[in-house]
Amino acid sequence: MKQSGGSRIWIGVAVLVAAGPVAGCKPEPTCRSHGAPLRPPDTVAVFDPVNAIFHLSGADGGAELVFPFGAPGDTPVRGDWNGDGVTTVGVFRDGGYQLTDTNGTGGAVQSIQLQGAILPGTGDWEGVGADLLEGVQGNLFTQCTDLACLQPARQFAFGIAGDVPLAGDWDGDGIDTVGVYRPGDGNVYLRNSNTTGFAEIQFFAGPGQPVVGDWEGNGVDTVAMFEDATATFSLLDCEGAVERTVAYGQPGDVPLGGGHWLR
Ligand SMILES: [Ca+2]
Ligand SMILES: [Ca+2]
Ligand SMILES: [Ca+2]
Repeated sequence: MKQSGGSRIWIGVAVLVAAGPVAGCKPEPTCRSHGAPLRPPDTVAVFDPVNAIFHLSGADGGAELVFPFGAPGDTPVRGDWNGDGVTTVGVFRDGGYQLTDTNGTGGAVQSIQLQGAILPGTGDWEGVGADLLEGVQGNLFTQCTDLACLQPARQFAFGIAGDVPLAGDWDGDGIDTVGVYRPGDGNVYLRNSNTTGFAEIQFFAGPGQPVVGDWEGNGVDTVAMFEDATATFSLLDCEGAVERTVAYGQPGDVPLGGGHWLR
């Protein structure tokens, strides 16, 4: 594998008030699910963590793409690292990302280390049409502002330790922002800026593994819940109602967010 790219060490030193979501009146929805399609919908994908094999549905005109990448036990990620409109994969392990711009074997691999990152996250924080990386430590989010994470990163607190980090463009303004899924209560908490503050969108999503995608291609990201026992994605609208279900993958697979997959 060809290795390229730099590395950057950051240490979370910011002390921030963790004004995470709190219970209270249900906020008015500031999301929209049903706009006219702007682009092809995202399709779902999974990673087989035993064999380190990605399965991407609906690529190349409907066929799936299946290829090995990473190592057993890695956490899969996905994003459009080079901004060409094609979503490709990566893996995260021990604070380090391995990214590729090719959904297959033999492509160049970029390695980026985010010291202190316990959980991964990816999104277009800068609204530039390409996805960047973050590292999550407890409820502290550290978002890189360039792909190699050489420039100063943005730090803020959201949610509580134990939450599952999410990222997406909940309001369709072209900027991906923070969210969390809370396994303890099955709720999703979303915010439309990458800053500490209250959740602007909140709903009950139930049990499962959450992922994010634009399931209608209307420019607004929403959540999907993956049920392991049946390997089924429930694609939710912006208020948490199930729009449709998609069976893909096998029990034990790790779900990925949606994407436009091409080789
Ligand atoms: Ca790409
Ligand atoms: Ca947004
Ligand atoms: Ca959508």
